[in-house]
Amino acid sequence: MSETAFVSTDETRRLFSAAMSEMYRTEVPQYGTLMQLVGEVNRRTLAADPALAERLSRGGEIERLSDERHGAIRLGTAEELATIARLFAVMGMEPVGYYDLSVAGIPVHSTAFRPVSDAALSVNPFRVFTSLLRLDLLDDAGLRDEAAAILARRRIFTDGALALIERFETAGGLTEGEARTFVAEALETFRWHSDATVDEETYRRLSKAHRLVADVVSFKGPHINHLTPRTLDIEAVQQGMPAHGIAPKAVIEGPPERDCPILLRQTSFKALEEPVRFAGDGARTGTHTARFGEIEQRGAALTPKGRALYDELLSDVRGAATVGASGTGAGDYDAALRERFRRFPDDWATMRREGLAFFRYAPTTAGLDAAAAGRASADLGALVAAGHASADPIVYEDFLPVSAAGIFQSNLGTDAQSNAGSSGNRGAFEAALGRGVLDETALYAQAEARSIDALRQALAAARTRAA
Ligand code: OOG
Ligand code: NI
Repeated sequence: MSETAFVSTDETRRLFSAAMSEMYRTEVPQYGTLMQLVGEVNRRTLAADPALAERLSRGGEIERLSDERHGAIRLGTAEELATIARLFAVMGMEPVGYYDLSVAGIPVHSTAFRPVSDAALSVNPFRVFTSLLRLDLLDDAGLRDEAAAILARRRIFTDGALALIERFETAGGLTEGEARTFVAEALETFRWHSDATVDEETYRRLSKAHRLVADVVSFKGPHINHLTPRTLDIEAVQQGMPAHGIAPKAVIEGPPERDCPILLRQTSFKALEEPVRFAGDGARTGTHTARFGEIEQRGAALTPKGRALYDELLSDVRGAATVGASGTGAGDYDAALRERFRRFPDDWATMRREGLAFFRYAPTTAGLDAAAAGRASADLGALVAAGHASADPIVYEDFLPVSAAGIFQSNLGTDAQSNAGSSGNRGAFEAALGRGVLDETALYAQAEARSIDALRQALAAARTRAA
């Protein structure tokens, strides 16, 4: 009897990420243009900076770079969120982090589904920023009930996708054929539908409450609203966008340009105006702006101490300079950002010594030789100082709430920054999800600790072999 061979969840995710990219390229041609631009900039950056190329190659990041992307969707109900968690689990993706966007006046809260182990991340780090609409933040109780009733009627998953999720859960995996069918079925949930499920009058009322409410409630499914490639030089891509006929938002979100990149810098181009057909008599047509493009540059994951410093400096900047709806004040904002962030050390050695970022350690050849000769220190700092261990920053795999708010705003048609609003409700989000979200800081701390264990074991083994 032959055993059923299951494909790995990493392979299913890789297939899905490629299929999604293919679909989005057809739906939003500018995405293809941006991918090309990012590819060129990345090649140029690596050629000009051999040290960067070497560091990324050590961390397994070069191979994953051209396939690396994240997408975003917005869901309407608790049931949709709980089911999407099961769908992403088939691809080895788990919910990491809680993002409260209500602080910026956006009626959603979110998590990021992504792979979490070192090995899975290096196969394909595909992530999906997933938001859940918070109807509780709408003032109009009548509209709230109406929206909830509309959402309760829709089915965003195909029967085929649901059947294969169940099959995965009961059998413990999918065969290759099943995985391919699953990818095709799952893709349907993310597809754009130009037929609205509501009539024009309802669409207008939802839109008036918040444009995001109309985007979530009026359609058959949670269309993927952007797909973001990772660049190694976001300034170069931002500058290159207009020449390719793409208009970027006014400011790059996140930290300023630095020698040692931290966290995440992001910029996006404006949402497309797409034709839609409303339901109801007369089938009127109109337009809806939902889908846009974004690029990002990823840097080092910060420790709680580093993150606190980042948050403090960013909130200082936002207190001092505000960007207006049409991008006014963007120059002042950039200048204030650069100025305030001088307080954040910009060399890896200092950032490591001061405990601002997470690092991955590995023995060097010199380190193994020294260990064999009984000359390797037991102290981590001393090992690095002696060149006996390498210390590479761990890449930040997550998102930033203030940046995400800026991306939401920009794609709702304004560059205006907003700082005030209501508060989050993590308990309600996790109840809807049916589980807790993972703590991103703990994941980075574990990755660092694992690398230190492996380093110590490798040095001890070298010593034993020599003895
Ligand atoms: C998600 C916006 C957030 C990011 O990269 O921070 C985001 C959305 O517009 O649905 O994708
Ligand atoms: Ni994004």
